Amino acid sequence: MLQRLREASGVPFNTALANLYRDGRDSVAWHSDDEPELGAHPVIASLSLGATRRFLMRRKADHRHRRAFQLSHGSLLWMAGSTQEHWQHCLPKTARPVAARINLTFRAIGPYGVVGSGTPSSRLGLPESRVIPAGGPASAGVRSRSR
Ligand SMILES: O=C(O)CCC(=O)C(=O)O
Ligand SMILES: [Mn+2]
Repeated sequence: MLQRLREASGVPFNTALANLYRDGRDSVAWHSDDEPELGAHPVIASLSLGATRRFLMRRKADHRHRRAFQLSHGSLLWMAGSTQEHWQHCLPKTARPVAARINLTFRAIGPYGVVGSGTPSSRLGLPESRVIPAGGPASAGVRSRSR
């Protein structure tokens, strides 16, 4: 999986973090993936497995400015460029009965250049971030990135 992602994206992902959400009571609070070891413009590829959950993003400068995504089984959420600098994200609790969900976030830890700084445009209206459905990048119009 890591190897396929590296080849398809050109990003030298070298780490995967796993989260298990047992049901709707498990959640992740607002945060940015902006740890120093991820570098200035981290690229994060987040694979969802299992139950569909709602994923929210909000602008740091204006918390009313929000985006919501349904992360379904097999989808890949791509966050790059200045996403972590300007946005926070969370996975809220839900009262709906939901089955378990596993999330794997692939990250590139260490210096690897400016591969993350992409063109600030997206048909989702969220610069440099998008959800790639289980069908693959072709259906979402995602370009692979190169240095
Ligand atoms: O489960 C998710 O989709 C988000 C997880 C997340 O934000 C993280 O691990 O940093
Ligand atoms: Mn995160």
